[in-house]
Amino acid sequence: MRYQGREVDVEGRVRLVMESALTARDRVGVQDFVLLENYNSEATFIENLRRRFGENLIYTYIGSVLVSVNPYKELEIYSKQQMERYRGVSFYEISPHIYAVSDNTYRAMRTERKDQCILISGESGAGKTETSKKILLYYAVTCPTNDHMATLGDRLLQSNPVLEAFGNAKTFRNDNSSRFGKYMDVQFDFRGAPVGGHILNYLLEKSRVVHQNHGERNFHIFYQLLDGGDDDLLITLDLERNPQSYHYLGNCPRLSSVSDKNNWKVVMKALSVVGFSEEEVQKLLNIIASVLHLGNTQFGEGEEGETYITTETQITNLTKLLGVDGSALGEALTHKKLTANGEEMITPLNFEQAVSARDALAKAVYGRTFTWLVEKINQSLALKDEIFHSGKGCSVIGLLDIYGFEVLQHNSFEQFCINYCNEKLQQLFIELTLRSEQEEYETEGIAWETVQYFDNKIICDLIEEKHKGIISILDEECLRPGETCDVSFLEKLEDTLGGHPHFVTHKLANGKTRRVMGREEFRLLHYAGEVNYNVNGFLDKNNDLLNRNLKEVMCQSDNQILSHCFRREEVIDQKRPEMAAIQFKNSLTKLMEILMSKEPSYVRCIKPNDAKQPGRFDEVLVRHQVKYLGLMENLRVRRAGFAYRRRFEAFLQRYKPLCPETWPNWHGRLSDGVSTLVNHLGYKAEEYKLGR
Ligand code: AD9
Ligand code: MG
Repeated sequence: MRYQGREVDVEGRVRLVMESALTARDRVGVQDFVLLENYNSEATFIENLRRRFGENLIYTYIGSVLVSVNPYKELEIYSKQQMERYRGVSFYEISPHIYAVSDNTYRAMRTERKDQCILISGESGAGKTETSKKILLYYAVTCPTNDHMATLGDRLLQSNPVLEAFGNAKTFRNDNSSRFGKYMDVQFDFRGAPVGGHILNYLLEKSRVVHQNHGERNFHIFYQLLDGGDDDLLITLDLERNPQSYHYLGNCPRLSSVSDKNNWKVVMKALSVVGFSEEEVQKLLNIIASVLHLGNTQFGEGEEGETYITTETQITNLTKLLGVDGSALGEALTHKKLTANGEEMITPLNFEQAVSARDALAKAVYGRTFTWLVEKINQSLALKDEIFHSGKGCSVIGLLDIYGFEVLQHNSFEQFCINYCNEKLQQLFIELTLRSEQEEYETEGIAWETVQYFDNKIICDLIEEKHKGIISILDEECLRPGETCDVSFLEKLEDTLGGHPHFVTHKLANGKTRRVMGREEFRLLHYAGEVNYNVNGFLDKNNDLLNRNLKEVMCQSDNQILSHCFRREEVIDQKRPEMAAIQFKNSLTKLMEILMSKEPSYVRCIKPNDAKQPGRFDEVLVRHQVKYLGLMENLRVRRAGFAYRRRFEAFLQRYKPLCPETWPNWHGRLSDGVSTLVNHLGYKAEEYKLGR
């Protein structure tokens, strides 16, 4: 055995890299960046990543942070035998792997009895969702099972295909892009068996239901149903097989990388494993089909400007599938009910208003059904009462898989929310790995060379600060009486934020115009790069309004899912619900609290090329990610620091048998005892420091 490092793991064992456990191939480059001799050089860092990637070694550590490069091909490193190799083994004894992180987190939870979380970050297509699935699989396969909940592992795993079918879609950046954020708690009993799960979902990109950018698709489930559903089913739902028959399905019906037909089978099976009854599945599919029929509902304009429905068959289909009153639905799609001075008035909608009322209904129906799905899954994963009340206590591992940072040709409200979410996550990373690490050295009075890093708090504040941040301004603009529009929102932003170092519009400080920017755009200089946002639609999307008479129709539906999603109280209650961005901000604040209360582990995912192809390592692209993910700073902090820390007392207790002077008991000052012990072991002065 040869030592490659002298780090010590969480349990205090010296981490050894055993020659026997590593093959020559495993040793391409260094498997922990901490071991790089020239650790200040970005070029060396990237070269190490590239060489390893070339050998299909996609994982590398920075201390305990796992860096993962998307291979864009199936690697034979996820088998059950591989899982066995990683069980109970220390980080450095074996090559880096997501299973090592999974296993270490699990053991830390068991031995330290502290809730854990694994935070997976990286831009769209970098491999976050795949990573989170591998972690879940590891737990489902390797953990002991609880007799009461033998099938829980299956249900945990099968919740993924269901949520992906309804919440993922092909985008420009990723053929299976998550269009919602997901935080999942896996609960373990005192023996370490998974006994429950709970999912929190964040802001689904509902606008995708009615519109997709060129070359993108709607949510997978629509195509799966059309391709995989059998003839009888399609007849019941009055659907045609060709996606191009449906306005909402855009212009990109097929994908070379996935089979909608096979996935349909997978999803149907998963629904049944998770515990959806046949009747519920039927109701769910009725809703999915009715969204397509809504999209095909067309309007005409009469001579007096009145709007009417030209596609009566769609209304007939909708009436049947949604279980609502057809004439009330037709009326609600073309008229609006207002209450003025206590009196109800019905006013006709013009053509554009009718189209947007229809789209708003489709988005509301789909969005609420998605929330219902998550609730249903949560019921199926819920901790059973007898375990909850057993008094033996449960520990939790949380997995965070959100939508990654995204820059598209056309960026709107959705990208704004997604990128804001990524800023928050980066902030948490800085908070927990960079800042707190440095602060600890200060409080302990240990000499330390400060590592400079970019703190993105300034961007988080720009977005979320009360009264002055973009979200507050958007909210005020939505609530302000009188004529407000997207452009007045932009003007307000300019007035309040002009001159902020991370905010740019076409207006220059000297009153001139910046030509390269559109007049309806603002640019944010995010930690991960610049993004231009077009303000068109910001107010509407933030308002997220659905006409009251449409809500009335929906809450009378005899489809139980819909009557659950559209409540009578909502129609009666005139109070304005919170707007989308504020809601999102509040849910992120809560999420940060949840994550801060747990012991975090990090996986930083990197996308090697934009072509989604195996074997291609685009250095410019990778360098950009290494930069904004702050990996060099992460490495410097790690190198400058000491990996293993213990209180004097705990350290003496653990190691006192190694030295005759401290064994069996040390009677002087604790710090003197520690000095005596480490001196006896022959550590050099620069290899350790004593804090306060
Ligand atoms: V987004 O922010 O949701 O748009 P993710 O989640 O980061 O994004 P995802 O996990 O969906 O990316 O990965 C994108 C694609 O890369 C997958 O569909 C796989 O085809 C491919 N991928 C990612 N990780 C692996 C892997 N470990 N092995 C093989 C992978 N293929
Ligand atoms: Mg994803």
